[in-house]
Amino acid sequence: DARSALRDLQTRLVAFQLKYQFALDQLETKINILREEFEHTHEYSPIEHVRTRLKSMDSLLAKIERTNCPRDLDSVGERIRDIAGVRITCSFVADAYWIADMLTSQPDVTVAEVKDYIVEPKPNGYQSLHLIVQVPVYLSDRTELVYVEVQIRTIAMDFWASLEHKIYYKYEGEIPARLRDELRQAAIVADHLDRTMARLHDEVSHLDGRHDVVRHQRHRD
Ligand code: 0O2
Repeated sequence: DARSALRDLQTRLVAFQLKYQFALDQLETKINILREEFEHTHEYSPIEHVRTRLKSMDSLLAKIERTNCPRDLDSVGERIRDIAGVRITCSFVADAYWIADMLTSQPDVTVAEVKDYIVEPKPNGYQSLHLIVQVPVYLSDRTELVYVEVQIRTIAMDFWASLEHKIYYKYEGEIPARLRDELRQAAIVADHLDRTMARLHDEVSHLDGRHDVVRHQRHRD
């Protein structure tokens, strides 16, 4: 009857959301292991902060609508790939690529898409390295491959993106031209800061040598 059909739908929806939570838990553990290992062995970690989020039901429904996605869970799972999101912030631009390499070289992490807005920033100035990865979630009776969006960026890029995001929502996507220009300028300043910090860091690293050696070894592997 109608009530049991609704209960069945609710069970499927909760199971659907849960698998994204499991995928996030798994990636978060992977990232924390990298971070702790680095802190332990090198007294330094390229990973500054990690945040995870599940897309809210409201914004998932809005995206289904906006993208004209077929209304079944299989299509939603295949087409909407940012239901689970991880954001990693790091100090230096090189660290973003380094973290991406370390994560994606793990055998159970499959890369589905890469959008490099660091090499090619968005017209508004947005910079970030986006990966869509798939990780296996081991359930009681099956294994599911689940998409997770990983955003990796520097503290400066993150600072910019957080404010731009707030302004964007405040103006419901119609940011006045003057603010848009100032945001674009601020993105250039953030980029300049990233470059200066990297140069200073490289200069000083030569004095103690240690971090650089670790970094170059990883790149060669
Ligand atoms: P929220 O609230 O952070 O989840 P799609 O996600 O497929 O609709 P697209 O353009 O294919 O869109 O994906 P893309 O470019 O990889 O961007 C997805 C996410 O990146 C966004 O998610 C934002 O988190 C972030 N992002 C992309 N562009 C911008 C930008 O110009 N400014 C800021 N501040 N963030 C950006 P959501 O769902 O839009 O937002």
